Amino acid sequence: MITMNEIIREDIASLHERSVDVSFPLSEEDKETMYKLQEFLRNSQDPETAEKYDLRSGIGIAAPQIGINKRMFAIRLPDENDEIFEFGIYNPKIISHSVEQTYLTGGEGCLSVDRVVEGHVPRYMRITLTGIDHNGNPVKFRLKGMKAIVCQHEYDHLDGIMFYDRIDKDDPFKEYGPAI
Ligand code: UDB
Ligand code: ZN
Repeated sequence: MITMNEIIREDIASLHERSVDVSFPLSEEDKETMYKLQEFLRNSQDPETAEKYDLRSGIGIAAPQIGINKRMFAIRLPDENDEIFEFGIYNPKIISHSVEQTYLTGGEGCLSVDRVVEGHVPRYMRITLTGIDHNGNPVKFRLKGMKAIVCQHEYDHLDGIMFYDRIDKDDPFKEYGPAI
């Protein structure tokens, strides 16, 4: 299982590099990587497991964060009806997005960043994300709000972009649209 020790921190160059596409059919190795990402999110959200292994409660994680520079990530968070919304996706693409932007009032953090970086991170309010699931089938999600924000944060990791790269240096608390 992944613990915080296996998570690559921001001082490692590979976290800031673009990741490569996953090839299909999936290798056992790539399937195992996705399994570990999803297992980390489950473990980190389980109060007992999180306490035992000292895990930060994660809602998304991307392969480059465990030192694997391949285009895959997993998300897991409660939706509007408090039901768990989760998926793992390979070779994701944001094929369209709203003009409207949003941001988290409290700013963002990252499992790979052990410090607080203050400021608003501009995100699109709505995105359409396509990619491939673990069966090799194409998938398409229309996402808004927090789900859209998490996917954009994880997608950025695949391009080596950190949340703080998107904070306006001259006006860190700029408002981008309705906040969440
Ligand atoms: C997180 N969790 O997992 F708004 F119920 C963050 C950490 C870095 C603080 C663990 C988080 O934001 N949880 C959260 C937020 C809410 C409501 C709620 C729980 N990530 C994932 C990450 O670093 N992936 O690479 C950071 C998030 C910041 C914005 C989206 C992802
Ligand atoms: Zn992150």
